[in-house]
Amino acid sequence: MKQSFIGIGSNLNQPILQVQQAIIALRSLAQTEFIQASSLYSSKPLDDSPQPDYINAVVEIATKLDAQSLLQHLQEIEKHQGRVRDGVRWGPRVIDLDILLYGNESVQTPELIIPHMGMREREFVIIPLHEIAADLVFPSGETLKNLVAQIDDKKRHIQRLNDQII
Ligand code: ROI
Repeated sequence: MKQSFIGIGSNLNQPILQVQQAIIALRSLAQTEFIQASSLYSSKPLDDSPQPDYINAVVEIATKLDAQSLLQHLQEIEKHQGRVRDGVRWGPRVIDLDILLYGNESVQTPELIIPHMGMREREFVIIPLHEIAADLVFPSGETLKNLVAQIDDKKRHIQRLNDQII
């Protein structure tokens, strides 16, 4: 079994419901044990582009799927929730599921880069991840605590929602 963390994001078509629906789908993933989900967070679009705010969360699983199969399952969930890949790289999306970490592995294939690119700098990944895995250490040896400490509290663009996840 590999411990893996999945990042979830949505900013279209009732994002809270989209994220909750994705968490439900992750609960019944094949050959996979669901460990826990973070709270839901509201966050500003990364690059301040004119698009709606995002809802983000992170889920921890333990899986027998290899990284490539896991990616395929995540893409099925995205498709099921109506994600259309429109070619706009950083455009708004109904649902986005990213493999953030997969065990202690570094993966670099055309389809998959793990740890997920840019996650170290992204509050909407780092903050929910820290909520459920405060002691996490990256394959590089860097600690999650160290990344969180680098975020200036006054400049946070992310807020925890009070909604309970089912
Ligand atoms: N911005 C936020 N806040 N949350 C996301 O999940 C997210 N996802 C993206 C881009 C467009 C980079 N910006 C985001 O893919």
